[in-house]
Amino acid sequence: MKGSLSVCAVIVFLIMSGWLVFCVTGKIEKTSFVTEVVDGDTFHTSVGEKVRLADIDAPEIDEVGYSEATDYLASLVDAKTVYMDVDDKYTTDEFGRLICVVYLDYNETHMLNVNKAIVTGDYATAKNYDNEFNPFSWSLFVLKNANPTPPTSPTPAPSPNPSGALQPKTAILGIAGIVAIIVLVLLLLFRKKK
Ligand SMILES: [Ca+2]
Ligand SMILES: [Ca+2]
Repeated sequence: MKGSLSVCAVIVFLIMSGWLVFCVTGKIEKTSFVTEVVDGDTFHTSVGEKVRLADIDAPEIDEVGYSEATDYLASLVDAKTVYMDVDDKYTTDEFGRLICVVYLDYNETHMLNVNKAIVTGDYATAKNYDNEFNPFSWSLFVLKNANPTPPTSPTPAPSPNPSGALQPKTAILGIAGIVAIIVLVLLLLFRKKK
């Protein structure tokens, strides 16, 4: 029985590890509609939020490149729905702006990391400020979920080898339910053997 309990403990540990990985990939915490782009790293949403793109620094109004950066961010997100990963560490900055990595729906399988796009386009520089994010680990495109179904019609290939995965929280809850059922069944089986 002791051996069975050890096996059970190992199984529970492995399942919980998997659960933690799924938690990490559940990045989207907020969905908003962009109403005004302020500059290359800041915008406002329809519900009055001020959003500051995390870990990037775009030119201020009196600096070279301000208009270009502002126009580029506007071309990406203005009057569009955006999906945001809010900083788990501080949530907002000293001006009350939400610190976020912002994603756009790109195609059936991928989302575009807007923060990374601004840096890749050379409209802002990446700066690793104190928050949950690391701009040097970002990829331009991320999977919408870990196991996307292949598109039936040709869609633009976003990048040769996109890394990172976004997992909707509903899927995570579903997985948690399955995990709970498996653990329960295992416990019942071991108890019957005893
Ligand atoms: Ca977050
Ligand atoms: Ca950071």
